[in-house]
Amino acid sequence: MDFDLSEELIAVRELAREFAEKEIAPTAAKDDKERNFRGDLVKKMGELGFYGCVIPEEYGGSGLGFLAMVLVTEEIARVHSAMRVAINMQMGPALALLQFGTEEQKKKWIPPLVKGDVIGCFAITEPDAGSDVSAMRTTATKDGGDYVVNGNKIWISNAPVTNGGLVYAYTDRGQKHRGMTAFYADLTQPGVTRKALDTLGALCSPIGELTFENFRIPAANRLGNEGDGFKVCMWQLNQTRLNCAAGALGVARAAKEAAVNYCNQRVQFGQKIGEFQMNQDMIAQMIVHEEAARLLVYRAAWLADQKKPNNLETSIAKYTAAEAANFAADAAMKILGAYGYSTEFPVERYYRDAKSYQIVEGSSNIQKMIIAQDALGYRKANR
Ligand code: GRA
Repeated sequence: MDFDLSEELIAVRELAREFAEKEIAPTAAKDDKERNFRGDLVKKMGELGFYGCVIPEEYGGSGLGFLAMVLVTEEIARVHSAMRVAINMQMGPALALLQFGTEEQKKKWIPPLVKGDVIGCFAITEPDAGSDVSAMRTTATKDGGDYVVNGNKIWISNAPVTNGGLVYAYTDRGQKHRGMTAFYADLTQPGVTRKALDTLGALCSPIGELTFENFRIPAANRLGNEGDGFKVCMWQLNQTRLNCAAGALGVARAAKEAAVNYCNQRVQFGQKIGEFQMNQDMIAQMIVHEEAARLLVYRAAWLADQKKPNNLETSIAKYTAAEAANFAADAAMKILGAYGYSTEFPVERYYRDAKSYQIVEGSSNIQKMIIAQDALGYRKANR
């Protein structure tokens, strides 16, 4: 077992940390308050290679791997969690194309996603299909050389700003999940309407509805065969889940740092509040949860880099990191008191942003279901 990071990985982590502190941090609070989508920063992250860690050089990436992606994501999320979502929106479609696309599809669509020239998304969730992906209703009906897509996607990250991404729909509903198909779609084409939705956190990461009304996708944009969609989706979610786990880790770290700093500054009853055992208890627990989550997230990334099965380990990591982020944000708010509750300081943002990690990419309950059903022998997680 080797816990050392290579020099290359340390350099990538430094690059991400420096970018986050110099370019994201100065306006993070303002961007959050004003709900700014920072397209300029999204583009810069593409130029710095943050979306291409898991993409081979021939398609515009660096091929550094999943551990590199996790390190970058943690650094970005530590400074502003909403900005981490961009990594997932570019990487998710690029990875699905890499795994399931034809050579032509890969050459055409992966490089613009990696560079941040196309703002990506993946459209899975629907009003009646959240945790239960196969309950989706969107259909794609073959018509000549195209598929005609009709349906309504909701809670789609980047919906208001995306111009290309993955769309999942049923080509044959009669076959249940085996009738689902995945497409890469140019979302600038007619037939798509967007509606922005308001959320509690991740406010700089626009989210909303995508409604498809006779939206045409060329058959050449299909990933794999008709009926492969559920498999593509489950595979893709396993990769993007790891990004969410790393994002949660960043929030846990940010909240801990804020709490430690405040404990060493704030004086009450004649002493620094860090001297009080009740605060020490919270600091110790924050650190233990964060460190445990970090090892689990890095292990899942390492397994992915070894091309070893890692669905179970990714679910364990994502669950642990999401809970660690929420524990840390909650504890930081208790330690900072009114200064935590105040919108003048960042802890309330960590608190709001942390919540998203118990919901996105498979809720905490879905991760627990995957973990428990694997242990009980009902449904193998690594398949
Ligand atoms: O035997 P078969 O051929 O019928 O295949 C079955 C199974 O082997 C079939 O799917 C296959 N399968 C898989 N294949 C490869 C299932 N899981 C996998 C896998 N991991 N890899 C049906 O299997 P099933 O177990 O009966 O499926 P199910 O019960 O319908 O669903 C399983 C499950 C609940 C885990 C799944 O639906 C799930 O993961 N739900 C959570 C949905 C989710 O994560 N949504 C995320 C939305 S996107 C998002 O949140 C964006 C956030 C962006 C950001 O913040 O970054």
